[in-house]
Amino acid sequence: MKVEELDFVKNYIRITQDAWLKGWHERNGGNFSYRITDEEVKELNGLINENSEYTPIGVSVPNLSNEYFLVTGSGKFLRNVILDPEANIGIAKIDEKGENYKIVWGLINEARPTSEFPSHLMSHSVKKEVTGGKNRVILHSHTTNIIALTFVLPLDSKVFTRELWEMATECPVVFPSGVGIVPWMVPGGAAIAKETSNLMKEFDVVIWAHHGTFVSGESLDLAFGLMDTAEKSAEILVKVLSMGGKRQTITANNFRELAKDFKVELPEKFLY
Ligand code: 2HA
Ligand code: ZN
Repeated sequence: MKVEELDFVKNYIRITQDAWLKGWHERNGGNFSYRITDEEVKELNGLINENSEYTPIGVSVPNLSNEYFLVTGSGKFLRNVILDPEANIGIAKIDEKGENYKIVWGLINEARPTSEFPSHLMSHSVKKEVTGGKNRVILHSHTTNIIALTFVLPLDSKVFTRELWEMATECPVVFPSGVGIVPWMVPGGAAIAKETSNLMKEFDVVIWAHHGTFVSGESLDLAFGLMDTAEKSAEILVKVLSMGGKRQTITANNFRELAKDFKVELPEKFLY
């Protein structure tokens, strides 16, 4: 058995390929991470090398100590993951303190985890805490239509949430807590990681203005589905705006009726 043949790795590769085919991952754009379950870590027994050196993460995530993550490589093209997994993705283990990581599989030839590893790990840390360990996935994609909207709509969570909800009836059911917005920031460091993870306390979708989208989910399928749903909604909005704007829409009261029937809680702050 090879690591590439384990179900969770095959699933990660499939999702990566699907995201590439969506057009969200030009060149080395975007990066994914998956917090491996204890059962899956057992399957890695004998297939990984624990003797590598630790490297500082750059942020502190104590509640992720000793966890294993499957993660995209820095500078790696998501398009190439399916062609050569060992060169383009890897498994990183976090140390006792939650301050360093080491590569135990993949990312061969001195490759490193994504430059957004601090944002991924701080978001994982928050999500592990607020979901009682349920959420295991963080995806970052360069979602074309969401990015386009960040040049046109006010960079305000209330506006983005409401506009995206209105573009497809299922949206408020798929992301009932809404979407958070990070204003333009330099990517790749601790500052944007902190800002993103703060918003992850409330939201499963966090938009980086003029850059892309971060989502969190319980599984790779659910996180991918969330990215796809939000981005499709943004695509509809771009089309609607291009046709001169809305002539009719779903109203605040329509959303309240939907919430009742679908048993979701929609915060009133979005139903202005
Ligand atoms: O991996 O997407 O945000 C390249 C990026 C940085
Ligand atoms: Zn990016």
